[in-house]
Amino acid sequence: MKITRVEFLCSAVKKGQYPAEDLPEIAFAGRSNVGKSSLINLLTNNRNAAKVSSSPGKTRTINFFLINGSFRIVDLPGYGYAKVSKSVSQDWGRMMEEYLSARPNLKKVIQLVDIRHEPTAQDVQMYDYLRYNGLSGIVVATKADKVSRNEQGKALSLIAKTLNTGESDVIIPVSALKKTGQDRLLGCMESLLQ
Ligand SMILES: Nc1nc2c(ncn2[C@@H]2O[C@H](COP(=O)(O)OP(=O)(O)OP(=O)(O)O)[C@@H](O)[C@H]2O)c(=O)[nH]1
Ligand SMILES: [Mg+2]
Repeated sequence: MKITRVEFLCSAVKKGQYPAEDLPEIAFAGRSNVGKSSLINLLTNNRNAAKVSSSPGKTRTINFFLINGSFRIVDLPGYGYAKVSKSVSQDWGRMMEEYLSARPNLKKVIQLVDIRHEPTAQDVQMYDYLRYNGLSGIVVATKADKVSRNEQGKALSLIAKTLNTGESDVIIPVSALKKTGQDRLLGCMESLLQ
């Protein structure tokens, strides 16, 4: 699959603000700063589709993008950012739950983890939540440029082990910096949409 058109549709903090349920959606979830927005820009070949920031906590709303006029990519707000207040993290939980638990056109949630680190307790919690809701199956290991070829295999095994991923799950190393791994991920996304 090649993405030739990307159009930002809207930001939402509650259900009433979502676009209609008429098109399939694939969402991206992960810790703050893991590289969700960068990955969306890589996939869409558009440097400015989603806002990237070096300070964590940039994406605080659910952002919908129309892709090739036929499906949507959804950038979810990151979790695990220590500096947010309690009320902000409660808002986050409510916002995520509302979207993830009751969106009939949501096909899958691609979970991002940083290839350099063992997945955190929150990553595991998110993965379990996705599995419970039938939304797990594709994990992206971001910032693959930060580890050597040699270390990559070990890092991927640790991610599989810590998340306790299923037999049929895929874990795809991707680098937004070096622009690697996106074709395999786009292939998986294409299969989801068929
Ligand atoms: N080296 C390297 N840095 C990356 C890569 N992807 C993202 N980054 C950097 O990581 C930081 C965070 O990237 P974002 O894409 O904004 O992360 P995010 O997950 O959307 O963050 P929030 O919106 O805060 O949840 C930025 O400084 C990016 O330049 C990558 O593949 N390699
Ligand atoms: Mg972001």
